[in-house]
Amino acid sequence: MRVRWAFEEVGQKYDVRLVSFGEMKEPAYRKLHPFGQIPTYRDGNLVLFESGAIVLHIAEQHAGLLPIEGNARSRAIAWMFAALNTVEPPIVERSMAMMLERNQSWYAERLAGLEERVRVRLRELSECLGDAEWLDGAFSAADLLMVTVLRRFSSSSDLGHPNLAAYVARAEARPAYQRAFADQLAVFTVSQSKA
Ligand SMILES: N[C@@H](CCC(=O)N[C@@H](CS)C(=O)NCC(=O)O)C(=O)O
Repeated sequence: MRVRWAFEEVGQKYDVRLVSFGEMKEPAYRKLHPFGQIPTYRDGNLVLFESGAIVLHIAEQHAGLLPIEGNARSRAIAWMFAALNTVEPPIVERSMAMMLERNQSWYAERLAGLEERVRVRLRELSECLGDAEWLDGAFSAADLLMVTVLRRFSSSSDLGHPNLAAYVARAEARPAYQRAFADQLAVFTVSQSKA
């Protein structure tokens, strides 16, 4: 979704090649992605992995996702890192614990600690966003990444902050998001109807 959405925001056409879980772990694919994951990006001789790096590359190649002015551009990039490096890790760690550690004797205690880390981050983010429409001025790649991080919550009411829920809803209402989401959903609808 991150990469699709970025392409839609800048109005750039792209092709998608789906890979199976098996193929992701094959040596041929690992030449493109050392960790055997998706997404991978290819344009001519350039191959990139890491969704954040791919979105940054698209934002640097095309107008529309990063401010032109130098300081504003650097701040937007700082927020891109914040989304992936500061806000996303505790959210992912909590989800992984809920998936993989449920049966451990220490699960309840660990979950409480993880929940608290998520609560703190969301409170800080909510305070920082306040009543603003986007993180720093106009919509940018930073908002794109931050919203995909916040969308890890199954319901926006779980975010616990109405301004964050409204922020996500605002981003999801963007035509580029809607197109990316419809195309992503179509992949699953088609593959399910074939199953
Ligand atoms: N930090 C990476 C994470 C990539 C990632 O976790 N990809 C998942 C799908 S969204 C994946 O490939 N999972 C399969 C696996 O790890 O084997 C990024 O943002 O690109």
